Amino acid sequence: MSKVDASLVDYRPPITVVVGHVDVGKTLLLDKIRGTFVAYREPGMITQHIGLSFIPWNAVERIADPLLIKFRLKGKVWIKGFLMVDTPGHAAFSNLRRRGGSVADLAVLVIDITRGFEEQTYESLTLIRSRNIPFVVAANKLDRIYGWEPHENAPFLESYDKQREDVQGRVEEAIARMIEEFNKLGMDADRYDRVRDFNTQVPIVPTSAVTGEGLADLLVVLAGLSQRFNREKLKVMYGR
Ligand SMILES: Nc1nc2c(ncn2[C@@H]2O[C@H](COP(=O)(O)OP(=O)(O)OP(=O)(O)O)[C@@H](O)[C@H]2O)c(=O)[nH]1
Ligand SMILES: [Mg+2]
Repeated sequence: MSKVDASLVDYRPPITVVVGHVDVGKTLLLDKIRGTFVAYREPGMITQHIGLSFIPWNAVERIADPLLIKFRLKGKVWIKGFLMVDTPGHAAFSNLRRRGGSVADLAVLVIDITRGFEEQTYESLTLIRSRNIPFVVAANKLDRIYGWEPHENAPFLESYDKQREDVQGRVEEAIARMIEEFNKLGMDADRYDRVRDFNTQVPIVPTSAVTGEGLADLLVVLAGLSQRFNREKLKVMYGR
């Protein structure tokens, strides 16, 4: 029998599918994450054509540092990055989305913060839940909230604190409407920094694919979810 010791255990990056209604910003979100966190361009253009990007964790760490400290994750992240898969939101592509969903370890459900739940939001959610995939909601197009003052690539929490009170109120209202929709479906959800139990509550991270706000928060939550719920699935063992 082959022996396995700790030094021969490794973890593969979680495959993370990005799903949601048409035009909510899935592709732009991935482009912005790549552009912000990955300084170099992938040499193989093919990967981009099939909508696959690798986001190395050490690149994320640079921008996410204050959040890692705040959420006591600093030095504790052992995933090496994410393999992110884009999917088309158009209804005609639901078959492709189902296939994307079958390999996924994690999911990002993108919802337009100004529009809330739409037809393919429900469909994507059904898919995610049927596979029992840990997921986070990216409440995208945050910059479209009336009066929002952008802070390029800032964590959501940092930028939110700098907004006027009425603007913060509009953000809260939009999040509350989303939480209400989740409640109607028998699920619990909350703004990610207010989540008390990641086993039962869906974390919502406001993002902007245009200004880059909230992307650090999104990746930190994904790392947290993955380490908590995917450990065994991601384990790769090398026998001797
Ligand atoms: N203001 C603003 N516009 C955005 C944001 N994200 C995406 N958009 C715009 O919304 C439109 C749709 O963005 P895409 O990234 O193509 O949306 P998608 O979800 O990939 O759409 P499908 O692939 O067709 O399902 C584009 O015009 C984007 O520029 C955002 O955060 N803020
Ligand atoms: Mg797209």
